[in-house]
Amino acid sequence: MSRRGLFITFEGTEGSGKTTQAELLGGWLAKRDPVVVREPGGTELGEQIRDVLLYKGLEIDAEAEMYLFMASRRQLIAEVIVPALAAGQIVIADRYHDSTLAYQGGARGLPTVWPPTFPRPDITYLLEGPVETGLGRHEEAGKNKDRMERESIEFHRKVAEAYDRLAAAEPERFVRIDATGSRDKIQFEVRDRLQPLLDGAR
Ligand code: Z5A
Repeated sequence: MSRRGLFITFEGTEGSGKTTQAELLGGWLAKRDPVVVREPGGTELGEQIRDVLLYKGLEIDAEAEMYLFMASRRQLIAEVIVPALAAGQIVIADRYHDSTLAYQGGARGLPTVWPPTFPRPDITYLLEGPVETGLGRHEEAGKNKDRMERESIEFHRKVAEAYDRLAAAEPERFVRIDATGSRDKIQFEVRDRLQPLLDGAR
């Protein structure tokens, strides 16, 4: 698969600030016309899968859940990510395959793989902090809990532990950031760590 663009992903537990940071980064890079996507979703099929996974109140088998997240991702890869990278664009993804490795692999205990047709990110920001802080932010903001957010605190801790292992295994791709800092401080660090890749992509 030939690629010329830059692929940036944000990962972390609930309410760690991924969406906030992905959007701030998209704004900072606006002159380069970045593509900002979120998972699950980002395509017509993906948004329907998102609805099924999070909001329909369905009982979903753990493995079926994993394939649904991955089906949404594959559609996003085919429709948006690969064409954008091939055109030399910057793609910023709010969650990507590491979410499946952490949630379905780490917390649900399923065997997981990285499909060879899923592009690897050039850089992955892992926003880390106490899971209680992120869940508390959602409560403060009055967000209705989706199917995944209703999981126990132990579940969310297992997700955090899985992210920790993923980042330790690939230190050249992951950038670990303290998610308890201010929005501006985190964004400063995000940009600072991205600059060498941007210089290289000129
Ligand atoms: N999931 C999965 O299981 N497997 C997969 O493969 C994939 C996903 C792709 C998606 O739900 C759920 O699906 C998710 C993982 C699972 N569930 N869980 N649990 P989603 O897309 O609705 O939710 P999310 O991806 O977890 O994002 P989020 O919970 O909305 O949080 P966030 O994007 O990390 O944070 P935020 O929206 O930027 O900020 C949350 C609040 O905190 C908000 O009020 C902000 O204004 C505030 N905030 C942000 N930054 C700060 C700082 N620095 N200080 C103070 N307050 C802040």
